[in-house]
Amino acid sequence: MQMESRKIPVDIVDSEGFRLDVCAGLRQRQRSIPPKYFYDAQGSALFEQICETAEYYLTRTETAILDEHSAEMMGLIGQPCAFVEFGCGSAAKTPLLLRHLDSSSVCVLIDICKPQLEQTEARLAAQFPNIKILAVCADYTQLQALPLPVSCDLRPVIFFPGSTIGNYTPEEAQHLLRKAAKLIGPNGSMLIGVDCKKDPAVLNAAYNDKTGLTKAFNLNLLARMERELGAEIEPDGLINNAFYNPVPGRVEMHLVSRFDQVIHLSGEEFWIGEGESIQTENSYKYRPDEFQDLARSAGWDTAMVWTDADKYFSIHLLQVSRIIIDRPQLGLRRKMRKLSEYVEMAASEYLQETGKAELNAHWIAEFFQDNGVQDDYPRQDLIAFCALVQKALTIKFERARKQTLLQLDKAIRPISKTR
Ligand code: AVI
Repeated sequence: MQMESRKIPVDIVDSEGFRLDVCAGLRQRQRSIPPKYFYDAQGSALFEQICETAEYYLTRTETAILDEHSAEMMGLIGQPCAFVEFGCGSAAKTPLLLRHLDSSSVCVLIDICKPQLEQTEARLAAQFPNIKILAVCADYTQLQALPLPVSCDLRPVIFFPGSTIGNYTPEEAQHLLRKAAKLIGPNGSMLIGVDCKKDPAVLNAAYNDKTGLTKAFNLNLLARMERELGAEIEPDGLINNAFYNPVPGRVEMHLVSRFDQVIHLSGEEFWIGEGESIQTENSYKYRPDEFQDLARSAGWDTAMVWTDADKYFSIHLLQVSRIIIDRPQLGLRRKMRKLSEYVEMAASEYLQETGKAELNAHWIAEFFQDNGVQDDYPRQDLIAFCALVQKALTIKFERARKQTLLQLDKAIRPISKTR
């Protein structure tokens, strides 16, 4: 039986967001534009071509891993399921997994680029007539809930290939992974592709292809700003520069100014000096164990990791282990504290809240997780932390008791003198 594929009429891609993000990015000291704005129709087409270049090993390596292990992957995920792809693009690798999906499963494709999403949905619907395919035009970072069909109680799995996670800073990636765990719930899993650290020469070549497609991809962002935002930019005033920076472990893409110039946008003037740049992308590279630590700090356990023979690329199957709510003060800008500061903070808060000298195990476990101790110090043992806080608490409690006695004494003395 052929099932009808259905478009969900949601288009939450906000064009005003592009203007606001570009203006905010150009006001920063290190100017930057979020890489998600690369992907208009032209940028998406260029990216597809980059993936075909000899130097850009990521796509073919990930595809080969998927091709070899997709049956095992889908077996571990379990059937039927709600297969949700974040940022599907042309979904070139998706069929490798969909071929193992049973007909009671659903597949939800999410992408920010509407024309490409429509084409992808039509292609997959024709290729997999037995699977219900849904298309949602959205920025997956902004989802408030998983866009599943009403009353769908299938176990969800997020497919997030291509090492797109590398385009976020580790802090942003942690935030996004936490959010994904919350969206997908305690039963959920994620199959995620992550590019690995390797010889910088291989990385530099991958982002400086000889055909010049990556350069065109980067420069298209300026053309898009002109087309869609009416930005006025000096023709040929900025040039492409991409390189591996080994300290943070990322490839950086920049648009470097060839001379002092001004970009006019939305009534503002943005001055850029000669040699200064607008950073357009970070592409972080992780060793598999580094990525597992990051995933763990966001509430995901690793069930399995697959790599190629050269260990160029890894695919991780993650399972939600706990759902961590990012409190407002724990957002992206949360400051990392010293461990001793956390100990002090916990002891003071506990004393204030309970007035007790004996630490409660549930209270301290919650503090440990919710206040970021675990994220900042992933190797810190909870029992050892508990002992440190108990010691600080005993001192504080004793000090508070002595102070109370002193104050009582002061208050009683004048009374007894008057008698
Ligand atoms: C989409 N993303 C994972 C690509 C990457 O490798 O960071 C984007 C890209 N930028 C330049 N080439 C490809």
